[in-house]
Amino acid sequence: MDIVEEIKEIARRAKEQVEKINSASDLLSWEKSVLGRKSRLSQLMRNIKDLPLEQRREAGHIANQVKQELQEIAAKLKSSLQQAEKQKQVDVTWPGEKPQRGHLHPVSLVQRELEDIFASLGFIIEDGPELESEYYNFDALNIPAYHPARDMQDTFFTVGGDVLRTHTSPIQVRAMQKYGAPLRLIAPGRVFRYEASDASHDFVFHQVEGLMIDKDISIANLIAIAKEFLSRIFTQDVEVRVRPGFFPFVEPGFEMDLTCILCQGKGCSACKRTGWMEFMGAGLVHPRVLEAGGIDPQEFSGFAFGFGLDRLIMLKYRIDDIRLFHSGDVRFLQQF
Ligand code: FA5
Repeated sequence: MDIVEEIKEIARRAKEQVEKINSASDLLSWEKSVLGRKSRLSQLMRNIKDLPLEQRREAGHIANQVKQELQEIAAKLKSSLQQAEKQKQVDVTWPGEKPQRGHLHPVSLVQRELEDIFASLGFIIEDGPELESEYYNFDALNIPAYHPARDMQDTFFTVGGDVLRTHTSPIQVRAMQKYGAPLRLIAPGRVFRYEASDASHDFVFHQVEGLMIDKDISIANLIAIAKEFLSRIFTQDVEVRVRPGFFPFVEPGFEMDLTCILCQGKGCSACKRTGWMEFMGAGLVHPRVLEAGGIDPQEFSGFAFGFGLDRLIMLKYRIDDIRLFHSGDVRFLQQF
């Protein structure tokens, strides 16, 4: 085939190929194969100078024409592909992408639910410092230094001698000093204990403290309030019972159980066939604690309770490992 014919053939095939191109990357490869330095067209153009004069003129002319024409085709296609890409970006009919929305952590969710329940019963929501003095965490709660009751909870101490609060009970005395009596509050918050974690223990967890001080407050008030908020949280009738328990800041002190909400009190493996589940510590506020809060124990009495919020949530949602709360696993968190 003579050189002019071959150039024409190259042009014909190149035009045929370019028809099928619909992406910028395909266009780039096409340009490279047809017009690139190693392309057959470029090779032929380099050979033109060795042809006899007449042939050289004709071949040179055709080659330049073809090259220019193919370059123009490439430029046009490039701009129309860019245009199409732009249109795609602003096409209002293009299906939208659903943004991932955040939501509340189960601890925040149930804490808010509890706050609403207690607010409806006339309780205020109180807060306290997580870095607490030994005085409020222990002494004011009738746990003097060197008293063995300090060993009931394993404590993180700071170099300065403060502690990461081991329970929410210090808020009792702080609130009594702040508001005096009568007083009704709950105080939810994070607490810290220097202990190994397992499926039901963490070293950072949440408690909710409850305190009600007035004239003639008795265990009957404690039981009524506990039954009320638990029935509302579990959206079913819940019974509670009290057993003797020791906490230095209450007298008498109790452990409070609730009917097993998994078997409705019939007895199952979760409640060790007893129909009851251990739930919280409670009791009547010790006169020394009232005094530390500046309240006269001759005039006022009160009850206090403290429970593990994480454990309540585990029961409510049937969660079997407390460590999931801090795992940061979105598959777990997305379920709430
Ligand atoms: C107390 O902390 C008392 N301050 C409660 C109290 C308040 C009693 C007012 C009387 C009057 P206790 O150490 O038992 O008590 O802890 C209370 C609850 O916290 C437990 O019933 C349990 O539900 C939860 N809890 C205790 N340790 C852990 C832990 N490591 N991980 C998760 N929850 C825990």
